[in-house]
Amino acid sequence: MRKAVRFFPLVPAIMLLIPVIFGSLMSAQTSSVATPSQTTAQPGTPTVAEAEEFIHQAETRLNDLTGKASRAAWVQSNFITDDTEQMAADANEVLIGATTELAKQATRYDHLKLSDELTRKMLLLKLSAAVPAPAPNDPKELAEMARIGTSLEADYGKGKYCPKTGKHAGECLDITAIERIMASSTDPEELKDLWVGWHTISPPMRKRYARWVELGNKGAKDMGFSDLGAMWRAGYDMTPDQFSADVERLWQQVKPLYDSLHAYVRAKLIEKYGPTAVDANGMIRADLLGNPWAQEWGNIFPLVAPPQQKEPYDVTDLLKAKNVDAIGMVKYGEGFFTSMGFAPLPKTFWERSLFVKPRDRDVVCHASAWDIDNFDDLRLKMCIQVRGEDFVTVHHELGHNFYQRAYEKQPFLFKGGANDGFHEAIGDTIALAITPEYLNKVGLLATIPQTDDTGYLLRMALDKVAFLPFGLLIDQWRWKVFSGQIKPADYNKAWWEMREKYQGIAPPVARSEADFDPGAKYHVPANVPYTRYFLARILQFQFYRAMCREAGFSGPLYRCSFYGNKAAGTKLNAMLEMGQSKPWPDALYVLTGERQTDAGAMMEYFAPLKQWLDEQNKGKQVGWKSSSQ
Ligand code: X8Z
Ligand code: ZN
Repeated sequence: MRKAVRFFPLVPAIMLLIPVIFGSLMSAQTSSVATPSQTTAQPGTPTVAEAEEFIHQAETRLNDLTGKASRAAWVQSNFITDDTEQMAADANEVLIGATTELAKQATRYDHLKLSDELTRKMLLLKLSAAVPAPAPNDPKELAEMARIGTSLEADYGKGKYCPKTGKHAGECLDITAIERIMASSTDPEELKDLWVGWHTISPPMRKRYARWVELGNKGAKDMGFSDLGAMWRAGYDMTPDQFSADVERLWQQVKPLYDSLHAYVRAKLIEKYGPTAVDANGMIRADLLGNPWAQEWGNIFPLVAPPQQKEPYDVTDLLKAKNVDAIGMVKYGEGFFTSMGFAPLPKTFWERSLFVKPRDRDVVCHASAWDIDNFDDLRLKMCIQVRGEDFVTVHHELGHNFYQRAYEKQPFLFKGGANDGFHEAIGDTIALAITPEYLNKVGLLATIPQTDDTGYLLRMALDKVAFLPFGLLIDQWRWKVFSGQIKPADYNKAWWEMREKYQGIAPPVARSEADFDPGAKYHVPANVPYTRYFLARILQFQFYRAMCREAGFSGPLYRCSFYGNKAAGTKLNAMLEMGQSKPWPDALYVLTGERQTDAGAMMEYFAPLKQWLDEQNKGKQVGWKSSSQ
C-alpha cells in the first residue's frame, strides 16, 4: 500500500496529510472528537519545549520517509514487477511503522497546554496514520499488511481480460481499453461480455482483502478507534458519527435530482435496448451506462440527448480537430491555472511525469497526481487518451498539483487539503469552467452555439449527478466491512445491496460470493477512501459559484467561466495556501464565505434541468425497488 506516500489518489501521501485534516477539528472540540486514547508511558513529565522538539523531529522524519516511500511507489506504479512491488512495500512498511509510532508517542503531550498551532499538529499527527491504515503492533503483521496492500494494487494495475470468443477474441484488454470500448459501444452483448470479463480480475483479491481489513482494524483499535472506518471518518473536524450524519444530510439534499435523472435515463435506455435494459424492480443494467462501474454516464449522452438538442459539440472532436495530443491537453490545463495568476508547473513536472501508456510494460494507469518531495517535485501519472473525459481528468489531477504547490511553504503536518474532499474538488472546479465561451477563447471551438442549454446541462448531469450515489456507496460498503457488519462471506451480496439501494442499478448477470466485485474498482484494492469524491462533487459547485461571484459573473451559473480572471485566482489561492493548517470550515469560509458543505450551489446549477427532467418524467414511475428495501 503505497498509500503512505503523498499522492492523490494514493492515499499514501494523503494519509499522512489527510489525517491531519481531521486533527484540526479536534482542537476545536476536544471532548467530542474521537481522540486516540492510548498512552505510551515514558519517564518524566514532558514540557512544552519537549513537545515542540518532538513535533519538529517528527516532521523532519516523516518528511524524509514519505519522500522515500513516494519514490519507491512511483517506480513501482510505473514499472510493475515483483521487485518493485517488494521495494515499495518495504518503504511503505517503514513509513507506516514510523507514522503509527509517532502518533502513539504524541499522546504523551496530551495534558499540556500548547499553542493552537502545536495542538493542531499533534492532532494531525495522531490522525496521520489513518489512511490507508495504522500499523498493527506486531511487526510481522505490519510487514504482512504492507505486502498485501502493495500486491492488491499491483494486481489491479496488471488486470486484463482476454476474451476467447466474440469481437475481441485473441486480444488482451486492460482497463484503459475496456473503458474506451464501453464508452461508445451500444452492443449489449459486447458490453455484457466486457463487464463480466473485467470483473474476473478481482476474485483472487478477496482473501487478501479480508486479511488486510483484519490487520487495518487491529491498528485502528490500537489507536483507540472502534474500527478503521471510524478512524477514516475522524478526519473531518467533527466526530465520526457527526460526519456520517453530515454525509447523509448531503445525500438527501441531492437525491431528488438523482432520482429525476435516473428515471429519465431509464426510459431512454428502454427505448434503445428494449425492456431488458431494466430489471423487474426498475433498476438499470449496470453495463449500459457507458462506464465499467456505471459511475459517470456522460458517454451515453448520444442515447439520451433531448430531441433537436444534440450536444452542439463534442470535446473529443474539438481536441482531435486541432491535433491536440496528451501533453497538449495538460498544457491547456496548466494554461487555465496560469491565466488566473498561478505560476507555471516546474520544468521537472514535464520531464518526470507519465502522460501516455507505455507499450512495453504494466503500469498503474489509474490517474494520480504526486508531490514526491513534499515540495516542488510535482508529477502526473496518467494514461491519457485524447477524449473529453480525459480532458476533465487532466484538470482534476492538475488541481491536486496546484494545491500541493500552493501549500508548499506550510510545515510538513499542514501540507494537505483542508479535508480530502477539498483536494478532490479543486481541479473539478476549474473543469466546470470549461464552458463553450472558454473553449472559444482558447481557440478550440470556432463558434459558440446559440442553442437551448438543456443538452449542455444534461451532459454535465450525466457525469456530475450520476456520480453522487456511486461516490457515496463505496465507503458505505467499506465502513460496514470495517465495522464487521458486513462479513467476508457476504462481501458481494452486500455490495450489490448498496449498488441497488443508492444507484438503482443491477448486474447484467447473476452474481455470487465466487465474485468480488468491489475489487474491480481501483480504490478498493488500492485502499483509497472514497467519500472524498462524494464531498468533492458537492464542494466543487460551492467553490465554482464563489469564484464566479468573485469574477463578477452574472447570468445562469452554468455559463460562467473565470478563465483569465486574477481576482478569482487570488481568492482560490488564499484557500489553497492554507493547506490543512486550520479546520476545513475556516478554509471554506475564506473562499466562499460559508462554513458548511452545502449542495445549494449544485442544485442552483442544475435547477433548469431538474425542471425539464420532471416534465419529461410526467406520468412515468420515478425510483425503483431494491431487494434490500
Ligand atoms: O480516482 C479519481 C481520480 C484520481 S484522485 C482520477 N477519481 C475518482 C474515480 O476515478 O473513481 C476522480 C473521480 C472519481
Ligand atoms: Zn483526485
